[in-house]
Amino acid sequence: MFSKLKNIFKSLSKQLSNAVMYKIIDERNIEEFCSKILIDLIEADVAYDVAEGIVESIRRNLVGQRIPRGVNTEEYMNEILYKSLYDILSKGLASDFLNVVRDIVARDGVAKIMFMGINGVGKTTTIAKIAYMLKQNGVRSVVVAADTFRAGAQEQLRKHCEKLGLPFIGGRYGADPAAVAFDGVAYAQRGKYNVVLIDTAGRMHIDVDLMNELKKIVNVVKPHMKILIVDALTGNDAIEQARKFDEAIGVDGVILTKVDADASGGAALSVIIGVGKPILYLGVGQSYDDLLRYEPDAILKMLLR
Ligand SMILES: Nc1nc2c(ncn2[C@@H]2O[C@H](COP(=O)(O)OP(=O)(O)O)[C@@H](O)[C@H]2O)c(=O)[nH]1
Ligand SMILES: [Mg+2]
Repeated sequence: MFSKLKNIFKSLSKQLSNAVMYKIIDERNIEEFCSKILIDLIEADVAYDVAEGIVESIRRNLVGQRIPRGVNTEEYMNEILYKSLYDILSKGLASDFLNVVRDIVARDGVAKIMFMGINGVGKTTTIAKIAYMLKQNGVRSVVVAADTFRAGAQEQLRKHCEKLGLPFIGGRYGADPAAVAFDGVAYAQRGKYNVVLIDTAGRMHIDVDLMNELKKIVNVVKPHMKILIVDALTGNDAIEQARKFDEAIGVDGVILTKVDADASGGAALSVIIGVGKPILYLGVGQSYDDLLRYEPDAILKMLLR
């Protein structure tokens, strides 16, 4: 993961350290490197605004730096890059999901969590991963397929639930998704389950019908958390989806899927930085345990090692 970006940052810290051996880093050095890294990042599919933000942060951290004698300059530069990126990546840091869920359960009995996103981003797969993670941590969940539009959607989720040994609540084709979600919540309350995970319908595009359907589920079920799933490979589109879902429904947190499939890492990094919402997890594969908690340090280890 992030292989191309890793090479860019590695060569940057090498070049910087060669240039600044035994002297102060001057304006000219900085300008030269900043314009080069901007181009490198854009060539690695990093969105323009995001690349500019990264360069700006590096510039801020470089200005006036004096490398102490006897210090390994490459390591020193690597630390400056680390700090520059950490400043940016830490903006996406979310509270620990599991703790948040446990707090809600302690207060309200059942935590209601709704997942949204357009078709194919990985909603159903991610819900199965979350259900698995909760089960591993002793939290009992009910899974609801409030997508009554596609028969396949119900089947897919039912199979995951069978594998995971979790109760599945579905609805007949064409049934009201809000009613199905409501049934799921009632089932959880009766059966003393801790969490209800609600899968919703996707569309190819964001349209009024989808938003109205989601609004109705929100009004009926009153979820504690509305989580948006976006596909890392779609870069700027994912950022745009987050903006639209947030305006229409409200987004409490984001899960970024298919980070493993982004060869350069630029699109994934762009979404992480540009999405403007807390990032709960990264999807890094198709198995149940391919779900990474979002931690800037872990990303930085991948980027700067
Ligand atoms: N490589 C990879 N594939 C994923 C990931 N998450 C989901 N997928 C795949 O993306 C496709 C669509 O997933 P699905 O859960 O059906 O999407 P939905 O339409 O949003 O419910 C499936 O083939 C999943 O296996 C991920 O993190 N990495
Ligand atoms: Mg689905």
